[in-house]
Amino acid sequence: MSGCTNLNQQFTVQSSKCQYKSDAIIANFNYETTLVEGNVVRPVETKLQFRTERKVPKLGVMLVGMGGNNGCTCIAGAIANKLKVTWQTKEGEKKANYWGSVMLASTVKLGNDAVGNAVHTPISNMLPMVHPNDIVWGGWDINNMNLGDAMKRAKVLDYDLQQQLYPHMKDIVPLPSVYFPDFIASNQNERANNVLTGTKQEQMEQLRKDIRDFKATNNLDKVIILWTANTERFASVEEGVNDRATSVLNSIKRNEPEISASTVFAVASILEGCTFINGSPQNTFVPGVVELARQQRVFLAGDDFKSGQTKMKSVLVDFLVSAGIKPVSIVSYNHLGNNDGKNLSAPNQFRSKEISKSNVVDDMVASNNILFEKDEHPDHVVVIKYVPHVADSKRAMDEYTSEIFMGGKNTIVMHNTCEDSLLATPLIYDLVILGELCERITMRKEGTEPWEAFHPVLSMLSYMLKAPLVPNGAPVVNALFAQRQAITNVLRACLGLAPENHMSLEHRFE
Ligand code: NAI
Ligand code: DG6
Repeated sequence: MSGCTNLNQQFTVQSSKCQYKSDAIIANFNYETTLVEGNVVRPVETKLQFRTERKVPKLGVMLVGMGGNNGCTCIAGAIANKLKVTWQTKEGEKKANYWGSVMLASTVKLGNDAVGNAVHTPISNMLPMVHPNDIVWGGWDINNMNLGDAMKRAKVLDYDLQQQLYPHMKDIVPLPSVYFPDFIASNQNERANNVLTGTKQEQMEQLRKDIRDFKATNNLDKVIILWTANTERFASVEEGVNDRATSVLNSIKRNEPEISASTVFAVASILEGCTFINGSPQNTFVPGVVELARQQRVFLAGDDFKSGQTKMKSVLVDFLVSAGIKPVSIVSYNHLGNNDGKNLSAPNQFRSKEISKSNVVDDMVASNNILFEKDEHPDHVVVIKYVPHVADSKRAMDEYTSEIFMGGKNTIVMHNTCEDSLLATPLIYDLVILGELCERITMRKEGTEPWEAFHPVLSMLSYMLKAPLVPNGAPVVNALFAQRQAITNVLRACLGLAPENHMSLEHRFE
């Protein structure tokens, strides 16, 4: 017996802590934390209320880089699911699914049934959420290829699936985009045949118009913008250029060279009141952009999709360190042959990726001063090579060497082969679903007014991102299961349910 059942249909919480109003779910929640001051430890209880708007909006998502491997695979995947497409492969028939999406294909433990079996429910069942089948997709690309041909160029999806989707994709054409050649690799030049002209200010105004037109034409309640375009080099952060909200706005006005295309998109998005998510590693969110988002109360989330190698790393190192094992060397090689790999073969773009891939174990290392001295870190090396032949099928090889009991050494080696875009695309759905939901959740201390939204730097989305952007002064959490638990426990809190604690005391005493 598995001791586990599933609840797939909608449920209601019957509790004085959870009221279902016509427009919102209001939940009372006792937030219990532990304050440590010197060697004194105090439990702290704060009575909170969460309010979740129940109406799921008609959502549009605009992808920057929609003709790329992730962009077109994302839109193809949503169409295939909406149309319930099946296709033939040499292994037999396959059906469209959303596997790899934590919000669409994973479950959470809701509670126990009367005999003590765990009851799981899809995460998507916890609160009213947008579904990608209902999203209106649009966006920009510096390359004008229609998405049917872009899907063929990407060589990600099976041939029969491409054939079936082509008629639904061929008329989707990206809007012209902002192209500042200095920020991406020069080997991308030949792709840039669909670009806006004019000053940075004029281009930003055009993006704002594109967003407004997309919203009006499709009769949308809201729009989210997500960068899945090429990795840019880091912008240098300079006083008077991008350090403050006003300086970024002025820099765009005066055509300042150090303002990147992704920053122009982020600013346009903020000024249109749209959440902006950065799926690449560069520092789009220079301090001035963060300040602007705070002023305008618009959400930002980033940076860099956390798809395969880094996800494993943020699980494995968490396991090692929490098992009392000391990782001393982590060496990660990848090679890939898609356009992302081509762009990353240039040193400045590689450097952006190297930075975002390198900081992902810091919190776990810092958590254990039995194993690590202050400021001591494992050696950590990241190598990426461009090998055109393997196309989107990325190879990731990792070697983890650890010190174990009594001077022993333990070496773990991993080899992962997978279409990169099939790992990244479900993260796009997750980022959008969760980002949109966060726009409908507000919180307040019981008895106080008004309701408060999440901080504009939306760290709740960290699970899907390699280098999570967090509010100034907040700790960065990279450990994957801690990030996941933050999501599931916030969803529970919105229903007035206690966090899942895995204590299972009902099974541990007679
Ligand atoms: P890709 O190179 O296939 O697609 C990028 C697209 O962006 C291209 O179509 C290109 O023409 C377009 N583009 C470049 N600059 C643009 C601009 N200024 N405006 C609009 N479009 C522009 O790359 P892919 O594989 O789709 O990856 C996209 C991004 O996601 C990359 O930055 C990559 O590093 C990042 N990423 C990808 C992951 C994956 O597993 N596939 C995981 C983590 C991050
Ligand atoms: C080479 O590393 C290409 C990159 O874009 C990665 O595929 C991407 O950043 C995914 O990295 P990870 O570490 O999350 O698998």
